[in-house]
Amino acid sequence: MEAAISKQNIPVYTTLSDVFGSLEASLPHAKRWDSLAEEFVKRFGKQTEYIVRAPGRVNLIGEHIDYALFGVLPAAIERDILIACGSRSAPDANLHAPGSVVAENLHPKYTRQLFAPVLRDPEEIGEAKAHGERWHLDINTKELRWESYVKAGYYGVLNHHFSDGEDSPSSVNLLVTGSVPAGSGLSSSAAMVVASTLAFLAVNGKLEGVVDNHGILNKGELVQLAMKNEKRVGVNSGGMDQAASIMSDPSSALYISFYPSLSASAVPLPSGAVFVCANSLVVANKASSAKRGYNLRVVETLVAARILANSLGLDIGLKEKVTLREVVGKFAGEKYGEDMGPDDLEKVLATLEQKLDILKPNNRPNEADQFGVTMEEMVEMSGLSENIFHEVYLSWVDIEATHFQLHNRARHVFSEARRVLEFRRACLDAATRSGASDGNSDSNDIFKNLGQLMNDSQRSCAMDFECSCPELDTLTGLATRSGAYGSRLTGAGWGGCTVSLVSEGKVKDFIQKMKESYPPYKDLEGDALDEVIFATKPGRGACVVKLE
Ligand code: NG1
Ligand code: MG
Repeated sequence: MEAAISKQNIPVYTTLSDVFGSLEASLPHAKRWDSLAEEFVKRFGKQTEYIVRAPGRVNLIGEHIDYALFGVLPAAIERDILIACGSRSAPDANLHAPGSVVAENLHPKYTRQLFAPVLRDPEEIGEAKAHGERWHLDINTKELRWESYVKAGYYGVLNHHFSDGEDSPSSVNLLVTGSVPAGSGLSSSAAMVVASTLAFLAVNGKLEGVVDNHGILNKGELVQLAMKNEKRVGVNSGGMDQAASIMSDPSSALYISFYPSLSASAVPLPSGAVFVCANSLVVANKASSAKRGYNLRVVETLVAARILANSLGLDIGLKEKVTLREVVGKFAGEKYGEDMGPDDLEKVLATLEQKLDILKPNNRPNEADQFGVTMEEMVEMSGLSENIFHEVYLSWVDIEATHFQLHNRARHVFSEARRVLEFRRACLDAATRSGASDGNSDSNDIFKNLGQLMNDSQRSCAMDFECSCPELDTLTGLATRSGAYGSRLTGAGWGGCTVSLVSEGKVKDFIQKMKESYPPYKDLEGDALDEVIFATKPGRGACVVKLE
């Protein structure tokens, strides 16, 4: 039997033609890799030792529920980040510190960066020591800077592999190129962090297992490392993007669940189903407003989980940041055990959705949907003292809100988690049926069913989770009017891309209609149009090429 996806090794190739075979790539890909390698020689005066690749992803359904530990359903896309890298044997005068890095980007907008990590003295690191973090790199989390993602990937490698301070990390040259549009909800950030993590592991000869220390690093271990790394940029994200970028396979989408531990399984998509990404062209800037929105949602869903747990009589540690999925697990644990299957989970979710009224303020039940609860009310409802509440839920984020939408956020999480399970089941059923006999005869019904779930997801994101924006609402509306079965925002929202389900034969017509109806697309043609609206099919996950 094939190993579980998370236990599979990261693919390491030794020639570019092997990679192209595996990517089923056509010439344009080969050109990109070749010109990256050539440019590396021009800039650094020696051949690149490795090229690593990590793709972006599109999330088909399951938004803002990964950090509540519910399962999600993304797929990697073809667009990716490539990093060429090698060790720098003769550090220049300014960069003699061990592990110093020269990072360049083919895109002229992203300027050359030089940085070096600092090894802290064990006695002086205090707080950091508690987390075992001897190495430090300054990461600017206040503004969005391209090198922050490179540093984030490096951080974990340093602290996992060089934490005793005895070995020195190599000095590194690296050159980055990317085709995932930034801030578009297609997870350029995770692709950067995954690629950077892999690049630093590779150059330092550390592709061996992070945890069990034998064999090549496996995909699950790399997901854990990349997740931890990406948090260093200041967004308290879940693990969907890193898992999709690392574990995807072209045959199918990926159902990724995070509870009781990270696992992934393939979900074949019905034949003839095409997912089209359309960029709203509103950039979701994670360094400012969107980041505050994101972290605020993390806090709201965590506090909702505690209040719900209290009302169900569950025993939660005073400082435990229990998630909604854990509450469901604890609630249903006795009956179903930790590994509750998807069908049982759907039932329990439906039961618990009936109990969410507890999250509305006692004295203003009718206003709750509009205004949410105040800080004072929220602290009181949590049953914690103000100090402990602050320490557990607020000390690690920058929150400016005065009102908190606990009820609506939790309602979104529960209904979205159920939609993911329904979507998954519909795809698996369709695969079984088409394997059994009559092929596409019922594909229209399946598409309608999946499309409806996507539309419901969009409505819930817009109304209950408030992570849409006027342009995304417009674009999803135009998509359903242009022939899509369903359309929703993908990624964190507040801008970025939508994903729409379109049947294979209608894709061209759909894109043409979208071009005519979404004003920012009107004047775009050719490559410029392909850049903002394009069909995707599931792509391969991250890999490393070790060049001779
Ligand atoms: P985007 O905005 O596409 O990077 C973010 C989170 C995901 C997930 C989605 C919402 C990061 C790195 N990723 O994705 O973990 O929570 O939002 O479903 O922030
Ligand atoms: Mg991101």
